[in-house]
Amino acid sequence: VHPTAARRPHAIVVQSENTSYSDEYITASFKNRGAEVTVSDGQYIINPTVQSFEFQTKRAPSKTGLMMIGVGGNNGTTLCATILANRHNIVWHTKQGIQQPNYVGSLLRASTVRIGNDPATGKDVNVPVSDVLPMVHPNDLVLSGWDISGVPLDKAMQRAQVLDYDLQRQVAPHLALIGKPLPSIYYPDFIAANQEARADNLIPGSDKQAHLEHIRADIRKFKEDNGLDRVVVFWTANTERYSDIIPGVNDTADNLLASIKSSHSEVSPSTLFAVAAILEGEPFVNGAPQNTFVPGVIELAERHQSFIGGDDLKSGQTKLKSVLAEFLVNAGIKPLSIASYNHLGNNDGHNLSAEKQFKSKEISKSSVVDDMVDANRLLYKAPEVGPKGLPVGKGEHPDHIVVIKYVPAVGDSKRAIDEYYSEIFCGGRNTISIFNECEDSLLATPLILDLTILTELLTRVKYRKTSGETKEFAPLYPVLSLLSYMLKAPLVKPGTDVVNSLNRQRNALESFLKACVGLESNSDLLLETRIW
Ligand code: NAI
Ligand code: DG6
Repeated sequence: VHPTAARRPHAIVVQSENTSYSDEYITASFKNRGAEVTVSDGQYIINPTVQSFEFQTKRAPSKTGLMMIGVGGNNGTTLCATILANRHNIVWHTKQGIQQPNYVGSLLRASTVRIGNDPATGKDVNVPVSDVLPMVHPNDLVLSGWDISGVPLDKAMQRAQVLDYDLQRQVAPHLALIGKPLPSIYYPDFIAANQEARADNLIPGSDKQAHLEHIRADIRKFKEDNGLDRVVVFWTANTERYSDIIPGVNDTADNLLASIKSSHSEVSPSTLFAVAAILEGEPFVNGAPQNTFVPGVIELAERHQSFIGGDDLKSGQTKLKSVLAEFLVNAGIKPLSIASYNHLGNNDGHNLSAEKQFKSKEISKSSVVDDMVDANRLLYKAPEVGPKGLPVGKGEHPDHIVVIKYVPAVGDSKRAIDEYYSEIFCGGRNTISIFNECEDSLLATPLILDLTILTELLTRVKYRKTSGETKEFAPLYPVLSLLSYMLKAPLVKPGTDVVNSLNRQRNALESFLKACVGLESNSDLLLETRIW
Protein backbone atom coordinates (compact mmCIF):
# COMPACT_ATOMS: atom_id res chain seq x y z
CA VAL A 1 0.00 0.00 0.00
CA HIS A 2 1.43 3.40 -0.97
CA PRO A 3 1.80 5.84 1.94
CA THR A 4 -0.64 8.30 0.36
CA ALA A 5 -3.13 5.53 -0.19
CA ALA A 6 -4.23 5.40 3.48
CA ARG A 7 -7.92 6.16 3.49
CA ARG A 8 -10.65 6.63 6.04
CA PRO A 9 -13.38 4.01 5.86
CA HIS A 10 -16.34 6.43 5.90
CA ALA A 11 -15.47 9.96 4.94
CA ILE A 12 -19.22 10.65 4.84
CA VAL A 13 -21.92 8.90 6.84
CA VAL A 14 -25.50 9.86 6.06
CA GLN A 15 -27.88 9.16 8.94
CA SER A 16 -31.25 8.88 7.30
CA GLU A 17 -33.91 6.34 6.52
CA ASN A 18 -33.01 6.96 2.86
CA THR A 19 -29.50 5.57 3.23
CA SER A 20 -28.27 2.20 4.41
CA TYR A 21 -24.80 0.75 4.64
CA SER A 22 -23.70 -2.88 4.45
CA ASP A 23 -20.14 -4.18 4.27
CA GLU A 24 -20.52 -4.44 0.52
CA TYR A 25 -22.89 -1.64 -0.54
CA ILE A 26 -24.19 1.84 0.09
CA THR A 27 -27.88 1.91 -0.83
CA ALA A 28 -29.84 5.12 -1.09
CA SER A 29 -33.36 5.97 -2.13
CA PHE A 30 -33.89 8.96 -4.34
CA LYS A 31 -36.80 10.89 -5.78
CA ASN A 32 -36.23 12.15 -9.31
CA ARG A 33 -38.34 15.28 -9.62
CA GLY A 34 -39.09 16.83 -13.00
CA ALA A 35 -41.87 18.49 -14.93
CA GLU A 36 -43.74 17.72 -18.12
CA VAL A 37 -44.55 20.84 -20.11
CA THR A 38 -47.06 21.18 -22.91
CA VAL A 39 -48.09 24.32 -24.75
CA SER A 40 -51.79 24.98 -25.18
CA ASP A 41 -53.35 28.22 -26.42
CA GLY A 42 -50.08 30.05 -25.81
CA GLN A 43 -49.85 28.82 -22.21
CA TYR A 44 -47.25 26.48 -20.76
CA ILE A 45 -49.08 23.73 -18.90
CA ILE A 46 -46.74 22.16 -16.38
CA ASN A 47 -47.23 18.85 -14.61
CA PRO A 48 -44.63 18.16 -11.90
CA THR A 49 -43.43 14.55 -11.97
CA VAL A 50 -41.70 12.35 -9.43
CA GLN A 51 -40.16 8.92 -9.83
CA SER A 52 -38.64 6.87 -7.01
CA PHE A 53 -35.30 5.14 -7.43
CA GLU A 54 -32.70 3.31 -5.40
CA PHE A 55 -28.98 3.52 -6.06
CA GLN A 56 -26.65 0.79 -4.92
CA THR A 57 -22.91 1.49 -4.92
CA LYS A 58 -20.37 -1.23 -4.37
CA ARG A 59 -18.12 0.20 -1.69
CA ALA A 60 -14.76 -1.33 -2.49
CA PRO A 61 -13.07 0.48 -5.40
CA SER A 62 -11.82 -1.93 -8.02
CA LYS A 63 -8.11 -2.55 -8.35
CA THR A 64 -7.88 -0.50 -11.53
CA GLY A 65 -5.49 -0.37 -14.44
CA LEU A 66 -5.31 2.46 -16.93
CA MET A 67 -4.24 1.50 -20.45
CA MET A 68 -3.65 4.59 -22.56
CA ILE A 69 -3.50 4.48 -26.32
CA GLY A 70 -0.84 7.09 -27.06
CA VAL A 71 0.93 6.54 -23.73
CA GLY A 72 4.18 7.82 -25.26
CA GLY A 73 2.72 11.22 -26.11
CA ASN A 74 2.59 14.43 -24.09
CA ASN A 75 -0.53 13.54 -22.12
CA GLY A 76 0.47 9.92 -21.63
CA THR A 77 3.97 10.60 -20.34
CA THR A 78 2.88 13.58 -18.23
CA LEU A 79 0.23 11.45 -16.57
CA CYS A 80 2.59 8.53 -15.85
CA ALA A 81 5.34 10.83 -14.57
CA THR A 82 3.09 12.85 -12.29
CA ILE A 83 1.40 9.77 -10.79
CA LEU A 84 4.86 8.35 -10.06
CA ALA A 85 5.96 11.68 -8.57
CA ASN A 86 2.91 11.67 -6.30
CA ARG A 87 3.28 8.00 -5.43
CA HIS A 88 6.95 8.31 -4.52
CA ASN A 89 6.56 11.80 -3.08
CA ILE A 90 9.24 13.24 -5.36
CA VAL A 91 9.82 16.94 -4.74
CA TRP A 92 11.75 19.02 -7.23
CA HIS A 93 13.43 22.38 -7.60
CA THR A 94 12.04 25.05 -9.88
CA LYS A 95 13.24 28.62 -10.27
CA GLN A 96 10.54 29.59 -7.76
CA GLY A 97 11.69 27.08 -5.12
CA ILE A 98 10.71 23.59 -4.06
CA GLN A 99 7.65 22.07 -5.68
CA GLN A 100 5.58 19.25 -4.18
CA PRO A 101 3.66 16.85 -6.42
CA ASN A 102 -0.11 17.30 -6.29
CA TYR A 103 -3.35 16.79 -8.17
CA VAL A 104 -4.29 20.42 -8.76
CA GLY A 105 -6.70 20.62 -11.70
CA SER A 106 -8.52 17.43 -10.77
CA LEU A 107 -12.18 18.03 -9.98
CA LEU A 108 -12.18 14.91 -7.83
CA ARG A 109 -8.99 15.48 -5.83
CA ALA A 110 -8.71 19.27 -5.76
CA SER A 111 -12.26 20.57 -5.54
CA THR A 112 -14.95 20.36 -2.91
CA VAL A 113 -18.68 19.93 -2.66
CA ARG A 114 -21.08 21.52 -0.17
CA ILE A 115 -22.81 18.83 1.87
CA GLY A 116 -24.74 20.97 4.37
CA ASN A 117 -24.34 23.37 7.29
CA ASP A 118 -22.70 23.14 10.67
CA PRO A 119 -25.65 23.60 13.09
CA ALA A 120 -23.40 25.35 15.61
CA THR A 121 -22.17 28.07 13.28
CA GLY A 122 -24.58 27.91 10.35
CA LYS A 123 -21.55 27.83 8.06
CA ASP A 124 -21.37 25.68 4.93
CA VAL A 125 -19.53 22.38 5.26
CA ASN A 126 -17.55 21.41 2.17
CA VAL A 127 -15.73 18.13 1.60
CA PRO A 128 -13.44 16.91 -1.18
CA VAL A 129 -15.52 15.53 -4.05
CA SER A 130 -13.51 12.31 -3.76
CA ASP A 131 -14.91 11.82 -0.24
CA VAL A 132 -18.57 11.62 -1.29
CA LEU A 133 -18.27 8.01 -2.48
CA PRO A 134 -15.38 5.55 -2.27
CA MET A 135 -13.13 6.17 -5.28
CA VAL A 136 -9.85 4.84 -6.60
CA HIS A 137 -6.89 7.03 -5.57
CA PRO A 138 -4.86 8.13 -8.62
CA ASN A 139 -1.66 6.88 -6.96
CA ASP A 140 -3.10 3.36 -7.02
CA LEU A 141 -3.76 3.21 -10.77
CA VAL A 142 -1.66 0.57 -12.49
CA LEU A 143 -0.32 2.07 -15.71
CA SER A 144 0.30 0.72 -19.17
CA GLY A 145 -0.51 1.48 -22.79
CA TRP A 146 0.21 1.33 -26.44
CA ASP A 147 2.04 3.69 -28.77
CA ILE A 148 3.07 3.52 -32.41
CA SER A 149 6.30 5.15 -31.24
CA GLY A 150 8.56 2.68 -29.43
CA VAL A 151 10.52 5.28 -27.47
CA PRO A 152 10.61 4.15 -23.80
CA LEU A 153 8.56 6.30 -21.46
CA ASP A 154 11.48 8.00 -19.70
CA LYS A 155 12.82 9.19 -23.05
CA ALA A 156 9.32 9.97 -24.34
CA MET A 157 8.80 12.23 -21.31
CA GLN A 158 11.96 14.13 -22.27
CA ARG A 159 10.73 14.38 -25.85
CA ALA A 160 7.45 15.89 -24.63
CA GLN A 161 9.22 18.83 -22.93
CA VAL A 162 6.39 19.39 -20.48
CA LEU A 163 7.83 18.81 -17.01
CA ASP A 164 10.60 20.66 -15.19
CA TYR A 165 14.06 19.21 -15.72
CA ASP A 166 14.57 18.39 -12.04
CA LEU A 167 11.34 16.39 -11.94
CA GLN A 168 12.21 14.61 -15.19
CA ARG A 169 15.62 13.72 -13.77
CA GLN A 170 14.17 12.14 -10.63
CA VAL A 171 11.16 10.44 -12.11
CA ALA A 172 12.99 8.98 -15.14
CA PRO A 173 14.21 5.81 -13.35
CA HIS A 174 10.65 5.04 -12.21
CA LEU A 175 9.29 5.60 -15.72
CA ALA A 176 12.03 3.44 -17.18
CA LEU A 177 10.55 0.54 -15.21
CA ILE A 178 7.34 0.85 -17.24
CA GLY A 179 9.61 0.82 -20.28
CA LYS A 180 8.51 0.71 -23.86
CA PRO A 181 4.85 1.11 -24.89
CA LEU A 182 3.06 -1.92 -26.27
CA PRO A 183 3.10 -2.02 -30.09
CA SER A 184 -0.01 -0.53 -31.63
CA ILE A 185 -2.02 -0.41 -34.82
CA TYR A 186 -1.25 2.23 -37.41
CA TYR A 187 -3.50 2.96 -40.36
CA PRO A 188 -1.70 5.96 -41.91
CA ASP A 189 -4.82 7.31 -43.54
CA PHE A 190 -6.37 8.27 -40.18
CA ILE A 191 -3.69 10.57 -38.74
CA ALA A 192 -1.53 13.24 -40.34
CA ALA A 193 1.18 12.13 -42.74
CA ASN A 194 3.64 14.10 -40.59
CA GLN A 195 3.32 11.41 -37.86
CA GLU A 196 4.81 8.66 -39.99
CA ALA A 197 8.34 9.12 -38.69
CA ARG A 198 7.15 8.14 -35.16
CA ALA A 199 5.54 4.91 -36.30
CA ASP A 200 8.19 2.31 -35.45
CA ASN A 201 6.34 0.15 -32.89
CA LEU A 202 3.62 -1.59 -34.80
CA ILE A 203 1.57 -4.75 -34.57
CA PRO A 204 2.44 -6.42 -37.85
CA GLY A 205 0.10 -7.04 -40.75
CA SER A 206 -3.03 -5.38 -42.01
CA ASP A 207 -5.68 -7.90 -40.89
CA LYS A 208 -8.05 -5.88 -38.69
CA GLN A 209 -9.59 -8.95 -37.07
CA ALA A 210 -6.10 -10.10 -36.05
CA HIS A 211 -5.40 -6.59 -34.73
CA LEU A 212 -8.59 -6.70 -32.69
CA GLU A 213 -7.64 -10.06 -31.17
CA HIS A 214 -4.15 -8.74 -30.42
CA ILE A 215 -5.49 -5.72 -28.52
CA ARG A 216 -8.00 -7.87 -26.64
CA ALA A 217 -5.18 -10.22 -25.63
CA ASP A 218 -3.11 -7.22 -24.42
CA ILE A 219 -5.97 -6.07 -22.19
CA ARG A 220 -6.52 -9.57 -20.78
CA LYS A 221 -2.81 -10.10 -20.12
CA PHE A 222 -2.39 -6.75 -18.38
CA LYS A 223 -5.42 -7.51 -16.23
CA GLU A 224 -4.19 -10.97 -15.28
CA ASP A 225 -0.54 -10.03 -14.75
CA ASN A 226 -1.52 -7.28 -12.32
CA GLY A 227 -4.47 -8.97 -10.61
CA LEU A 228 -6.82 -6.17 -11.69
CA ASP A 229 -10.60 -6.05 -11.32
CA ARG A 230 -11.02 -3.30 -13.91
CA VAL A 231 -9.08 -1.81 -16.83
CA VAL A 232 -10.02 1.59 -18.23
CA VAL A 233 -8.90 1.86 -21.86
CA PHE A 234 -8.28 5.50 -22.77
CA TRP A 235 -7.61 7.06 -26.19
CA THR A 236 -5.09 9.85 -25.77
CA ALA A 237 -3.43 9.19 -29.11
CA ASN A 238 -3.35 11.51 -32.10
CA THR A 239 -6.57 13.03 -33.33
CA GLU A 240 -7.83 10.97 -36.24
CA ARG A 241 -9.86 12.13 -39.20
CA TYR A 242 -13.59 11.44 -39.04
CA SER A 243 -14.69 8.03 -40.28
CA ASP A 244 -17.40 8.04 -42.92
CA ILE A 245 -20.62 6.53 -41.64
CA ILE A 246 -21.48 4.01 -44.30
CA PRO A 247 -24.66 1.93 -44.25
CA GLY A 248 -23.70 -1.74 -44.11
CA VAL A 249 -20.19 -0.93 -42.80
CA ASN A 250 -20.30 0.73 -39.40
CA ASP A 251 -23.95 1.63 -38.87
CA THR A 252 -24.82 -1.39 -36.71
CA ALA A 253 -22.89 -3.61 -34.33
CA ASP A 254 -23.09 -6.64 -36.62
CA ASN A 255 -22.03 -4.66 -39.69
CA LEU A 256 -19.09 -3.19 -37.80
CA LEU A 257 -17.93 -6.61 -36.59
CA ALA A 258 -18.21 -7.91 -40.16
CA SER A 259 -16.26 -4.91 -41.44
CA ILE A 260 -13.48 -5.65 -38.97
CA LYS A 261 -13.42 -9.26 -40.23
CA SER A 262 -13.09 -8.06 -43.81
CA SER A 263 -10.53 -5.36 -42.82
CA HIS A 264 -12.70 -2.60 -44.27
CA SER A 265 -10.67 0.55 -44.83
CA GLU A 266 -13.12 2.79 -42.95
CA VAL A 267 -12.58 1.11 -39.55
CA SER A 268 -10.22 3.41 -37.67
CA PRO A 269 -7.67 2.38 -35.03
CA SER A 270 -9.65 4.16 -32.31
CA THR A 271 -12.83 2.29 -33.24
CA LEU A 272 -10.90 -0.97 -33.15
CA PHE A 273 -9.62 -0.18 -29.64
CA ALA A 274 -13.15 0.73 -28.52
CA VAL A 275 -14.51 -2.55 -29.88
CA ALA A 276 -11.70 -4.48 -28.16
CA ALA A 277 -12.50 -2.85 -24.80
CA ILE A 278 -16.24 -3.44 -25.20
CA LEU A 279 -15.75 -7.11 -26.08
CA GLU A 280 -13.50 -7.48 -23.02
CA GLY A 281 -16.20 -5.85 -20.87
CA GLU A 282 -13.88 -2.97 -19.96
CA PRO A 283 -14.76 0.74 -20.24
CA PHE A 284 -13.38 2.87 -23.07
CA VAL A 285 -12.99 6.66 -22.98
CA ASN A 286 -12.14 8.77 -26.02
CA GLY A 287 -10.02 11.81 -25.12
CA ALA A 288 -9.76 13.03 -28.72
CA PRO A 289 -12.39 14.52 -31.05
CA GLN A 290 -12.81 11.98 -33.84
CA ASN A 291 -16.02 9.96 -34.24
CA THR A 292 -14.65 6.74 -32.75
CA PHE A 293 -18.17 5.99 -31.56
CA VAL A 294 -19.76 5.25 -34.91
CA PRO A 295 -23.32 3.95 -34.48
CA GLY A 296 -22.12 0.33 -34.56
CA VAL A 297 -19.89 0.94 -31.52
CA ILE A 298 -22.74 2.39 -29.50
CA GLU A 299 -24.96 -0.55 -30.36
CA LEU A 300 -22.18 -2.97 -29.44
CA ALA A 301 -21.68 -1.22 -26.09
CA GLU A 302 -25.43 -1.50 -25.43
CA ARG A 303 -25.41 -5.17 -26.39
CA HIS A 304 -22.52 -5.98 -24.05
CA GLN A 305 -23.54 -3.47 -21.38
CA SER A 306 -20.01 -2.11 -21.52
CA PHE A 307 -19.30 1.51 -20.67
CA ILE A 308 -18.09 4.17 -23.10
CA GLY A 309 -17.47 7.92 -22.76
CA GLY A 310 -16.14 10.78 -24.87
CA ASP A 311 -15.29 12.90 -26.83
CA ASP A 312 -12.22 15.15 -26.54
CA LEU A 313 -10.75 16.51 -23.34
CA LYS A 314 -12.06 19.96 -22.45
CA SER A 315 -9.02 21.56 -20.90
CA GLY A 316 -8.35 25.26 -21.49
CA GLN A 317 -9.86 27.44 -24.18
CA THR A 318 -13.07 25.45 -24.60
CA LYS A 319 -13.64 25.06 -20.86
CA LEU A 320 -13.48 28.82 -20.48
CA LYS A 321 -15.79 29.24 -23.48
CA SER A 322 -18.41 26.95 -21.97
CA VAL A 323 -18.44 29.23 -18.92
CA LEU A 324 -18.19 32.59 -20.63
CA ALA A 325 -20.78 31.96 -23.34
CA GLU A 326 -23.22 30.79 -20.70
CA PHE A 327 -22.48 33.79 -18.51
CA LEU A 328 -23.20 36.18 -21.38
CA VAL A 329 -26.37 34.50 -22.60
CA ASN A 330 -27.69 34.01 -19.04
CA ALA A 331 -26.97 37.67 -18.32
CA GLY A 332 -29.27 38.55 -21.22
CA ILE A 333 -26.34 39.69 -23.35
CA LYS A 334 -26.25 38.49 -26.94
CA PRO A 335 -22.93 37.21 -28.32
CA LEU A 336 -22.90 38.06 -32.04
CA SER A 337 -19.58 36.43 -32.75
CA ILE A 338 -17.05 34.24 -30.98
CA ALA A 339 -13.69 34.14 -32.71
CA SER A 340 -11.27 31.59 -31.26
CA TYR A 341 -7.67 31.35 -32.33
CA ASN A 342 -4.83 29.33 -30.86
CA HIS A 343 -1.32 28.30 -31.68
CA LEU A 344 0.74 25.53 -30.18
CA GLY A 345 3.95 23.69 -30.92
CA ASN A 346 3.61 20.20 -29.53
CA ASN A 347 3.07 17.01 -31.51
CA ASP A 348 -0.70 17.39 -31.16
CA GLY A 349 -0.39 20.76 -32.94
CA HIS A 350 1.77 19.16 -35.63
CA ASN A 351 -0.86 16.48 -36.27
CA LEU A 352 -3.65 19.09 -36.27
CA SER A 353 -1.84 21.10 -38.94
CA ALA A 354 -3.23 18.56 -41.42
CA GLU A 355 -6.64 19.52 -42.76
CA LYS A 356 -8.70 16.40 -41.98
CA GLN A 357 -7.40 16.12 -38.42
CA PHE A 358 -8.00 19.86 -37.86
CA LYS A 359 -11.57 19.33 -39.08
CA SER A 360 -12.23 16.78 -36.29
CA LYS A 361 -10.97 19.28 -33.70
CA GLU A 362 -12.88 22.15 -35.26
CA ILE A 363 -16.13 20.22 -34.89
CA SER A 364 -15.61 19.39 -31.21
CA LYS A 365 -14.50 22.94 -30.39
CA SER A 366 -17.44 24.49 -32.20
CA SER A 367 -20.40 22.67 -30.67
CA VAL A 368 -19.84 23.98 -27.19
CA VAL A 369 -22.18 26.99 -27.22
CA ASP A 370 -25.15 25.38 -29.01
CA ASP A 371 -27.34 24.48 -26.05
CA MET A 372 -26.96 27.88 -24.35
CA VAL A 373 -28.05 29.63 -27.52
CA ASP A 374 -30.95 27.20 -28.06
CA ALA A 375 -32.15 27.80 -24.49
CA ASN A 376 -32.62 31.55 -25.04
CA ARG A 377 -35.11 32.35 -27.78
CA LEU A 378 -35.50 35.87 -26.43
CA LEU A 379 -32.05 36.67 -27.80
CA TYR A 380 -31.80 34.24 -30.72
CA LYS A 381 -34.60 33.59 -33.22
CA ALA A 382 -35.92 30.03 -33.21
CA PRO A 383 -35.71 28.02 -36.44
CA GLU A 384 -38.52 28.61 -38.94
CA VAL A 385 -41.26 26.01 -38.93
CA GLY A 386 -41.55 24.06 -42.19
CA PRO A 387 -44.72 22.90 -43.98
CA LYS A 388 -44.91 19.69 -41.90
CA GLY A 389 -44.64 21.62 -38.63
CA LEU A 390 -40.97 20.62 -38.18
CA PRO A 391 -38.13 23.12 -37.57
CA VAL A 392 -36.05 24.05 -40.61
CA GLY A 393 -32.36 24.60 -39.82
CA LYS A 394 -30.98 25.48 -36.40
CA GLY A 395 -32.23 29.00 -35.93
CA GLU A 396 -30.16 32.10 -35.20
CA HIS A 397 -26.67 31.48 -33.87
CA PRO A 398 -23.62 33.64 -33.16
CA ASP A 399 -20.87 33.54 -35.81
CA HIS A 400 -18.32 31.13 -34.37
CA ILE A 401 -14.91 30.39 -35.86
CA VAL A 402 -12.04 28.22 -34.67
CA VAL A 403 -8.48 28.60 -35.94
CA ILE A 404 -5.51 26.43 -34.90
CA LYS A 405 -1.95 27.09 -36.03
CA TYR A 406 1.21 25.06 -35.47
CA VAL A 407 4.08 27.14 -34.08
CA PRO A 408 6.81 24.73 -32.91
CA ALA A 409 8.63 27.28 -30.73
CA VAL A 410 5.92 27.48 -28.05
CA GLY A 411 5.84 23.70 -27.55
CA ASP A 412 3.17 22.48 -25.14
CA SER A 413 2.39 26.00 -23.96
CA LYS A 414 -0.58 26.71 -26.18
CA ARG A 415 -1.63 30.35 -26.54
CA ALA A 416 -5.31 30.94 -27.12
CA ILE A 417 -6.96 34.23 -28.02
CA ASP A 418 -10.74 34.59 -27.95
CA GLU A 419 -12.92 37.54 -28.82
CA TYR A 420 -16.54 37.68 -27.69
CA TYR A 421 -18.39 40.44 -29.50
CA SER A 422 -21.87 41.00 -28.10
CA GLU A 423 -24.95 43.14 -28.39
CA ILE A 424 -25.86 44.95 -25.20
CA PHE A 425 -28.54 47.47 -24.18
CA CYS A 426 -30.29 49.43 -26.92
CA GLY A 427 -27.95 48.49 -29.77
CA GLY A 428 -24.69 48.96 -27.84
CA ARG A 429 -21.73 46.64 -28.36
CA ASN A 430 -19.39 44.92 -25.90
CA THR A 431 -16.08 43.23 -26.73
CA ILE A 432 -14.28 40.84 -24.39
CA SER A 433 -10.84 39.66 -25.46
CA ILE A 434 -9.07 36.89 -23.64
CA PHE A 435 -5.50 35.72 -23.80
CA ASN A 436 -5.23 32.28 -22.27
CA GLU A 437 -1.92 30.47 -21.90
CA CYS A 438 -3.11 26.87 -21.80
CA GLU A 439 -0.35 24.60 -20.53
CA ASP A 440 -1.87 21.85 -22.62
CA SER A 441 -0.73 18.61 -21.02
CA LEU A 442 -0.74 19.97 -17.47
CA LEU A 443 -4.40 20.91 -17.89
CA ALA A 444 -5.30 17.68 -19.71
CA THR A 445 -3.63 15.17 -17.37
CA PRO A 446 -5.91 15.74 -14.34
CA LEU A 447 -8.91 15.35 -16.67
CA ILE A 448 -7.70 11.92 -17.76
CA LEU A 449 -7.42 10.97 -14.10
CA ASP A 450 -10.89 12.27 -13.28
CA LEU A 451 -12.41 10.49 -16.28
CA THR A 452 -10.71 7.23 -15.36
CA ILE A 453 -11.67 7.36 -11.70
CA LEU A 454 -15.26 8.43 -12.36
CA THR A 455 -15.65 5.76 -15.02
CA GLU A 456 -14.48 3.11 -12.58
CA LEU A 457 -16.90 4.44 -9.97
CA LEU A 458 -19.82 4.40 -12.41
CA THR A 459 -19.17 0.71 -13.13
CA ARG A 460 -19.91 0.10 -9.41
CA VAL A 461 -23.20 2.01 -9.29
CA LYS A 462 -26.48 0.23 -10.01
CA TYR A 463 -30.02 1.54 -9.89
CA ARG A 464 -33.59 0.37 -9.80
CA LYS A 465 -36.94 2.07 -10.06
CA THR A 466 -38.99 1.66 -6.91
CA SER A 467 -42.16 3.32 -8.15
CA GLY A 468 -44.37 0.73 -9.82
CA GLU A 469 -43.06 -2.79 -9.99
CA THR A 470 -39.67 -3.02 -8.28
CA LYS A 471 -37.06 -4.60 -10.52
CA GLU A 472 -33.55 -5.97 -9.96
CA PHE A 473 -30.68 -3.51 -9.70
CA ALA A 474 -29.28 -2.77 -13.15
CA PRO A 475 -26.12 -1.01 -14.36
CA LEU A 476 -26.32 2.53 -15.73
CA TYR A 477 -26.83 3.13 -19.46
CA PRO A 478 -23.51 2.38 -21.27
CA VAL A 479 -22.90 5.93 -22.60
CA LEU A 480 -21.55 7.74 -19.54
CA SER A 481 -22.82 11.27 -20.12
CA LEU A 482 -22.01 12.05 -16.47
CA LEU A 483 -18.43 12.49 -17.67
CA SER A 484 -19.45 15.55 -19.72
CA TYR A 485 -17.70 18.10 -17.48
CA MET A 486 -14.29 16.96 -18.74
CA LEU A 487 -15.26 16.60 -22.40
CA LYS A 488 -15.64 19.08 -25.24
CA ALA A 489 -18.28 17.21 -27.24
CA PRO A 490 -19.99 14.93 -24.74
CA LEU A 491 -21.36 11.68 -26.04
CA VAL A 492 -24.89 11.20 -24.74
CA LYS A 493 -27.60 8.57 -24.96
CA PRO A 494 -28.89 8.71 -28.55
CA GLY A 495 -31.98 10.89 -28.77
CA THR A 496 -31.17 12.94 -25.65
CA ASP A 497 -29.86 16.50 -25.51
CA VAL A 498 -26.19 17.36 -25.08
CA VAL A 499 -25.51 19.71 -22.16
CA ASN A 500 -22.43 21.89 -22.75
CA SER A 501 -22.83 24.35 -19.90
CA LEU A 502 -19.98 23.65 -17.48
CA ASN A 503 -22.14 24.65 -14.51
CA ARG A 504 -24.92 22.30 -15.47
CA GLN A 505 -22.45 19.51 -16.13
CA ARG A 506 -20.89 19.93 -12.71
CA ASN A 507 -24.26 20.22 -11.07
CA ALA A 508 -25.35 16.93 -12.66
CA LEU A 509 -22.26 15.18 -11.43
CA GLU A 510 -22.49 16.55 -7.89
CA SER A 511 -26.21 15.77 -7.73
CA PHE A 512 -25.61 12.21 -8.89
CA LEU A 513 -22.83 11.57 -6.37
CA LYS A 514 -25.00 12.98 -3.61
CA ALA A 515 -28.02 10.95 -4.71
CA CYS A 516 -25.94 7.80 -4.37
CA VAL A 517 -25.55 8.51 -0.64
CA GLY A 518 -29.10 9.77 -0.16
CA LEU A 519 -28.38 13.51 -0.07
CA GLU A 520 -30.54 16.10 -1.78
CA SER A 521 -29.33 17.74 -4.98
CA ASN A 522 -27.56 21.05 -4.86
CA SER A 523 -29.73 23.90 -3.78
CA ASP A 524 -28.70 27.50 -3.52
CA LEU A 525 -32.11 28.42 -2.23
CA LEU A 526 -30.63 28.66 1.31
CA LEU A 527 -34.10 29.29 2.64
CA GLU A 528 -32.89 29.50 6.22
CA THR A 529 -30.94 32.63 5.29
CA ARG A 530 -33.98 34.30 3.72
CA ILE A 531 -36.57 33.84 6.46
CA TRP A 532 -36.92 34.92 10.12
P1 NAI B 1 0.78 13.67 -28.62
O1 NAI B 1 0.86 13.81 -30.08
O2 NAI B 1 1.88 14.16 -27.78
O3 NAI B 1 0.57 12.14 -28.24
C1 NAI B 1 -0.17 11.25 -29.01
C2 NAI B 1 0.54 9.92 -29.05
O4 NAI B 1 -0.28 9.00 -29.75
C3 NAI B 1 1.86 9.96 -29.79
O5 NAI B 1 2.89 9.47 -28.96
C4 NAI B 1 1.65 9.06 -31.00
O6 NAI B 1 2.80 8.35 -31.35
C5 NAI B 1 0.55 8.15 -30.49
N1 NAI B 1 -0.30 7.49 -31.48
C6 NAI B 1 -0.83 7.95 -32.63
N2 NAI B 1 -1.60 7.02 -33.22
C7 NAI B 1 -1.58 5.93 -32.41
C8 NAI B 1 -2.18 4.66 -32.46
N3 NAI B 1 -2.96 4.29 -33.47
N4 NAI B 1 -1.95 3.79 -31.45
C9 NAI B 1 -1.16 4.15 -30.41
N5 NAI B 1 -0.54 5.34 -30.33
C10 NAI B 1 -0.76 6.22 -31.30
O7 NAI B 1 -0.60 14.34 -28.21
P2 NAI B 1 -1.12 14.80 -26.77
O8 NAI B 1 -0.82 16.23 -26.57
O9 NAI B 1 -0.69 13.81 -25.77
O10 NAI B 1 -2.69 14.70 -27.00
C11 NAI B 1 -3.26 13.44 -27.18
C12 NAI B 1 -4.66 13.56 -27.76
O11 NAI B 1 -5.48 14.21 -26.83
C13 NAI B 1 -4.76 14.33 -29.06
O12 NAI B 1 -5.69 13.72 -29.89
C14 NAI B 1 -5.25 15.67 -28.62
O13 NAI B 1 -5.95 16.35 -29.63
C15 NAI B 1 -6.15 15.29 -27.47
N6 NAI B 1 -6.30 16.36 -26.53
C16 NAI B 1 -5.24 16.91 -25.92
C17 NAI B 1 -5.41 17.94 -25.01
C18 NAI B 1 -4.31 18.62 -24.34
O14 NAI B 1 -4.56 19.66 -23.78
N7 NAI B 1 -3.10 18.11 -24.32
C19 NAI B 1 -6.71 18.40 -24.67
C20 NAI B 1 -7.75 17.82 -25.43
C21 NAI B 1 -7.54 16.79 -26.26
C1 DG6 C 1 -5.33 23.06 -30.29
O1 DG6 C 1 -6.47 23.65 -29.90
C2 DG6 C 1 -4.94 21.76 -29.68
C3 DG6 C 1 -6.00 21.00 -29.04
O2 DG6 C 1 -5.76 19.61 -29.00
C4 DG6 C 1 -6.26 21.54 -27.69
O3 DG6 C 1 -5.11 21.90 -27.01
C5 DG6 C 1 -7.05 20.67 -26.83
O4 DG6 C 1 -8.08 20.10 -27.58
C6 DG6 C 1 -7.57 21.47 -25.70
O5 DG6 C 1 -8.49 22.38 -26.19
P1 DG6 C 1 -9.20 23.45 -25.33
O6 DG6 C 1 -10.03 24.19 -26.29
O7 DG6 C 1 -10.03 22.72 -24.31
O8 DG6 C 1 -8.14 24.29 -24.71
